[in-house]
Amino acid sequence: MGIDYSERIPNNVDLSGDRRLQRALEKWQPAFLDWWMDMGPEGWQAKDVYLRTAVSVDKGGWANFGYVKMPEYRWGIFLTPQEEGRKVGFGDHADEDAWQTVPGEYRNMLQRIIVTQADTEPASVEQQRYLGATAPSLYDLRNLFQVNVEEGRHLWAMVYLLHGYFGRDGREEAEELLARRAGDVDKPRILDAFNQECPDWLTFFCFTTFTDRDGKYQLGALAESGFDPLARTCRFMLTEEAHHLFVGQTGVERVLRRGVELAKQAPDGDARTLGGIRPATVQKYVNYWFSYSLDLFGSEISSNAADFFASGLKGRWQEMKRYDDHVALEAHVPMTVVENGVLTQQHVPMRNAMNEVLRGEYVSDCESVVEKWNKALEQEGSDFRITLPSTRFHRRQGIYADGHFDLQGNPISEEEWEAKRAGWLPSDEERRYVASLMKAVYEPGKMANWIAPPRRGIDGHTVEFEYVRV
Ligand code: BYC
Ligand code: FE
Ligand code: FE
Repeated sequence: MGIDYSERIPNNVDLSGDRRLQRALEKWQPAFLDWWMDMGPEGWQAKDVYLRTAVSVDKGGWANFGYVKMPEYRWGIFLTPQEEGRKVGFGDHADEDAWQTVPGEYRNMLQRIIVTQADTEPASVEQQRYLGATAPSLYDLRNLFQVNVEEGRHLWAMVYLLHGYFGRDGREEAEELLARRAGDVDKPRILDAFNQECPDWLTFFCFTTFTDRDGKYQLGALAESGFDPLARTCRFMLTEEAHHLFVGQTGVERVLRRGVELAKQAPDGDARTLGGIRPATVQKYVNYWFSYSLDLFGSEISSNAADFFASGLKGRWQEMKRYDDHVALEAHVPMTVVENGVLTQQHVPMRNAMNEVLRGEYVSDCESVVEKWNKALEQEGSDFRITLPSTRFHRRQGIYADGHFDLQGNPISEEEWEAKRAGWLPSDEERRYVASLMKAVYEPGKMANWIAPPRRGIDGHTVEFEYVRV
């Protein structure tokens, strides 16, 4: 499938064959660029950045590297190739032909799912827009911008669906996506995690580890969708997501390694004495972003989720590969619920437990990341180990949101919560300390003192490569 680069919007969806859609998108593009200039990476729009651009969906072909000024990035629309004879895989329509147009009865539901997914993409760019001023290295600066432009492309991917399949409603929603703002009191982004601040690089690395990882699982569930254009769009988005997760995981690991190294050199054995970050501080940031990201899966028991599954719009993680029963009307999921402040076991019908099932997959994946961090701590000779808090800890959404729980998930009183929270979540003092370390290092190959260098560079280049021309 060739892409016509003479077109303004690179794509493999035969845009030029659909004048109406092309015009809608070409009208939205200047609005997107205005938004990007206003809300995208502050202070870096005129610089050359060594970025990867998708130019096709074939293996290898989608990763083209070169210097680009971000506003000139070719945000394109790419779907993985259509599978001949694809069927709806699950729910009440299992084995019917997959939908190539929007099924009328599910129009609202489908639009809501797409808008919610879409909203997170520009939100994350807004949250990260000031980080360029404090990058620990040019390597990290470039990775930040790579993540940013790709989240921009993910927005394009969703706006293509809204414009292409939802008529005037879709066009209005596409405009709204550029009007809401992360953290704005009057017009906030839809999901809570995307209204939180991302003021420092430790936060950025935790965000890309935990919040982008929600993206992996939500996109995975939508990649199973019976609405074929959504499935194909999400499959391609997933290929880009891997790099975002890499940036997060290796970023936190480098902070941990350097923290241990500095603690060993410090006369009092404290990383902070020599300007490092204590692993115990990293743990608190992990607690914060893990719990906020758990909220992104919605309530443990959800009739919305049951409807999404029943309608064939949103499946489970690797629905076709990993499950046999795609109707899911018989099975139940054991769940710990809170009744009058006491934890009890309940068996929830599978369809109503879909959010929790997806969250379970996510948690196991997070556990394997933590294992890698702990291996790094062990290699550095530290006894410290990172752990994930209970999924009940610090929740704002779902069945645990009303109570208070300790790190192990035991119910505690509000007084106890208030007394202990500074030991579990980053305190103001710790946030100020981390912020005080955030001083930009823009010399090729040099690293800020609080972070270890990466093992290798990007696209076969050395760590010393000039990833951004300052
Ligand atoms: N914050 O039954 P419930 C990514 C609302 S990340 C605020 O619990 P449901 C990325 C919910 O909307 C992936 N509100 O939930 C990462 C509902 O509202 P209404 C994003 C929340 O509907 C990094 C009410 O509570 N993709 O791509 O089953 C960088 C009760 O609903 C929250 C998606 O989210 C929250 N956390 O599931 C860049 C996929 N949670 O209807 C990008 C699409 C719930 O009562 N979204 N609510 O007004 C969905 O599939 C579902 O909407 C959710 C929620 C899984 C989010
Ligand atoms: Fe994304
Ligand atoms: Fe991402």
